[in-house]
Parts: sequence; C-alpha cells; structure tokens
Amino acid sequence: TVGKTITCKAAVAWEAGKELSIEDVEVAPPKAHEVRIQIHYTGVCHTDAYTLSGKDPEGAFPIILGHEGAGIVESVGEGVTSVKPGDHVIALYTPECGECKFCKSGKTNLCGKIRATQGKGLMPDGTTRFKCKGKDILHFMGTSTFSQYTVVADISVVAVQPEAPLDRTCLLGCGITTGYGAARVTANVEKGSSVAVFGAGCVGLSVVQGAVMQGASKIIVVDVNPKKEEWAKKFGATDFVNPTQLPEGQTIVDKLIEMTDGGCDYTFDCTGNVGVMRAALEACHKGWGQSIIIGVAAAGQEIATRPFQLVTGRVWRGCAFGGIKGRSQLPDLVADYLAGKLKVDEFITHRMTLAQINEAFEVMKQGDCIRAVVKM
Ligand code: NAD
Ligand code: AHE
Ligand code: ZN
Ligand code: ZN
Repeated sequence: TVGKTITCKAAVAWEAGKELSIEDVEVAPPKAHEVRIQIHYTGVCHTDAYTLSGKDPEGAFPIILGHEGAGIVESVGEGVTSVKPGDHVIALYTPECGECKFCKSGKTNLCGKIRATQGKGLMPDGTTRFKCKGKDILHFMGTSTFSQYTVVADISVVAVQPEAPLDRTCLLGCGITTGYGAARVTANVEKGSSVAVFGAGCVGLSVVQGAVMQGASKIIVVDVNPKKEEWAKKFGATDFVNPTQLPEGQTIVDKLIEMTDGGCDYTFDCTGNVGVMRAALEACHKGWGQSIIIGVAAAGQEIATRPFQLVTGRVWRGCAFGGIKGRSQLPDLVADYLAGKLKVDEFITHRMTLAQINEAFEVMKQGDCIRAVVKM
C-alpha cells in the first residue's frame, strides 16, 4: 500500500446536525513530513459532538471528525524521522514542532506551526488527503480519527510503547490527558488544596484523578446529573454537589464557599457552559483562588464577571490538552498507565464498532457514558 491511495471505511459528517454516515473514502499517501496511520481505536469526545452540532465557528463540512485515536503507522512521507511504519502511535491535535515561538517559549504546550491550516481542515500544504464520492473531505483538528486510515503531519503524532493496548491508550489522545494535565501541569494543584470540578465527564473525572495525585484534601465534584456522584467518588472525589438540588435561595457559589471556608483554591470548568464558568471563578477563594477553563463554548458565547472578582485576587485561566506537550510527555503518561499509576480502563463505559458510531453520540447525550471507544 506504500505510495498508493487506500480505500477504507470512515464516518463522514456531510452536514452540521446530521448523523455521521459510514462511507468508502480514498486516503491519499502521505506527502513530505506526513504520516499515514491505520487507526485501530478512537474515543468520542464531547468536542466531536460540539463541532458536529454546527456551533463551532471553525467547523466546516464535509469533514471526518475524531481526535482521540490510536493506531499503527502504515507509511511515512519524505523526511519523516520521528516515527516509522509499524510504530504504535497516538494522534495529537496539539502538535509539537519544537521549533516555533510557542514550542520554544517554555510557557505553553500550544504549537503555532500548523494551527492556521489545521483550523481550516487542511493539511499544512493547504490540501486534503481524503476524497469521497469525488468530493474533497476536510480533516478535523489535524487528526480525523473516525477513519480507518488517516494522514497527519509528522509533528501531530507520537510513538508510544507497543505493549500498551491501543483500545485504551486512545483516550490519552484527549479526555484523560486534558483533565490530568489541567490539574497537574496547568494548575499544579498544591498538596492540601480545596478543588471544585464542574462536570464529571471524562475530562472532569480526569481532573479529579490529577487532583488526587497532587494531594488535594478536598475535591468537590459539581454535576447536574445525579448518576455522576458514584463516578466522582470512584475517582477520589471527597464530595458531590448537584446544583439543581440546593435549598431555595442558595447558589452553587454560596454552597462551595461554605464548604471550603471562604472559597476553593482551584476550580475547573469541564462543561463548556459560560454560566458555569462564572460560578467556577466566583467560587474561588479571595486573594489566590484560580479557575481553569477547559470546556469549549459555542460560537457567540462569552464569559462575564465583575472585574472586582479579579481585583480581589481570583485568577481566570484556561488550557488545551491539559497543557501537556504530546511528543515529549505522552510516553510518560503511557508508562504510568502500564505501571498501574494512571487510571485509563476505568473511563471506558461503552464499546462500539465503526458502524455503530452514531450510538456513541447518543449515549453521550443521555448521560450514562463516560467514554465510548470505537473499534475501527
Ligand atoms: P461530557 O459530555 O462527557 O461531560 C460533561 C459533564 O458536564 C456531564 O457529566 C454533564 O452532566 C455535566 N454538565 C453539563 N452541564 C452542567 C452544568 N450546568 N453544571 C454542572 N455539570 C454540568 O464531556 P467531556 O468529553 O468530559 O468534555 C467536557 C468539556 O470539555 C466539553 O466542553 C469539551 O468540549 C471540552 N474539552 C476541552 C478540551 C480542552 O483541551 N480544552 C479537551 C477535551 C474536552
Ligand atoms: N474551534 C473551536 C476551538 C475549540 C477548542 O478550544 N479546542 C481545544 C481542544 S478541545 C478537545 O476536545 C483546543 O485545542 N484549543 C486550542 C486551539 O488552538 O484550538 C472554537 O470554538 O473556535
Ligand atoms: Zn477532545
Ligand atoms: Zn511548535
């Protein structure tokens, strides 16, 4: 297959708001500094549903979604030295070139090298490698893992230990790493801290896992779905609050301030709801509390608070992919998983085939799913 177009199955999103359709797609061979990967497994993240909904200002169609995938390198283009055919890999929507202003800053995991084309659904040369029914199909987040074969930039992929099962490590491609990194890298939660996590999906529960590792003493999970209490406790939360069940007149901010003697040291939004983001900021302790925005909000949505909240020392921050640099740091997360120090299997509630991928979006909406893993 090296150097040739591969025809395989992929879930194509033809239009916003419609189900994905399983199609035969043509995947062109990788050009210079590109890698063609046989995707073995992919998770389905809330962000895939967000872009499919049509609310993502960068979302364009037709597109092959998916950004939480693991697989095996099938072939590489000219000049690729970091991975080779047969390597077990995780696709990276946050690439790491090591050379750009961002990569060299030591201050961020964001990489600027291919962000402009990635945001337009194109490969770095401005074209696409996917075709279906004679039409060009766009790439998503530089990864498009809802295809049995995908092409990514060589800076958007990391080789990991082959002994790590791909049907689990795919989740390190987004949800688990995002929450874990937000707690351990972005916030760097200190021992003894009080933490509130809004939204107990894969991302929020991963913040809980990271906060436990950092030695937080109080970890309060806030979710409108009462079924999430059991999940929160399983990952090490000390408390659970359902904001829809508070006594009349008490807000979630009042409740958290009361539970933490004046406010939380760290709060995390893992919902994407801008009202929740405000509450998360205002539930922070005066003088030092930090609120980390992880959730992705729809086009047109904006956050608001009284500037006084910041004047009096609260800090509003955010991160993508948990502040983790994929090529430098993911092998360490895989090593921790293999050593039994990082929970991964525990997040998987559903397993599906590619033909069933629309059900993964359904179960996410119904609230019984932490992560569905799709076998490609
Ligand atoms: P999910 O749908 O699995 O979980 C979201 C949780 O939030 C659910 O348990 C839901 O009940 C809860 N929730 C919804 N509204 C709420 C409210 N008003 N108050 C309290 N809880 C509420 O989603 P996920 O895959 O874990 O992703 C979470 C968010 O993070 C999404 O917005 C997603 O797009 C975003 N995300 C961001 C990054 C990043 O790098 N910044 C990475 C992954 C996901
Ligand atoms: N196109 C969206 C941006 C959404 C967004 O912020 N994406 C996160 C990753 S979410 C993973 O589940 C991200 O990586 N952000 C940094 C970046 O460069 O996109 C919108 O709303 O415009
Ligand atoms: Zn994601
Ligand atoms: Zn870079």
